[in-house]
Amino acid sequence: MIVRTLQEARRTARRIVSPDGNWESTRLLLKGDGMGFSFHITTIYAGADFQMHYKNHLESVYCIDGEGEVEVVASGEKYPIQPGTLYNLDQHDKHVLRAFREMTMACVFNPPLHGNEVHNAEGAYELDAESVS
Ligand code: 9YT
Repeated sequence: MIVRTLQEARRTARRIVSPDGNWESTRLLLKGDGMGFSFHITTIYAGADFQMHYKNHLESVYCIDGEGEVEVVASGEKYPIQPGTLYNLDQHDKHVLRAFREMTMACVFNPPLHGNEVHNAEGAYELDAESVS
């Protein structure tokens, strides 16, 4: 059994601070843990407004705290995000995320992230990355 706490994981290499200044993420489960998905607690900083396109991954995002919106780029549809909202990028949807207040999100990625991925120029994560234990 794998048991971890967010408080402990935050003090390790599992905490990634995005160089774009939009978010940080503590990756509680990674590929190396062998679960077949990764599980992250992510903070989206207040005022963040940025585009992502997870071409190589599916992602589910559950809002624990905060307020914002997600916009599907292809259609222009906007969905409000508040505590209790789950959005799912089941179509590898290119999307814009906006945080009106700081948001705390639980994120699941399939396939799992290796550990230290940050967004590339397209707003995607590469499939190959350095593993974090
Ligand atoms: C919601 C979202 O995709 N935020 C960017 C960070 C990502 N969730 C991660 O790497 O944990």
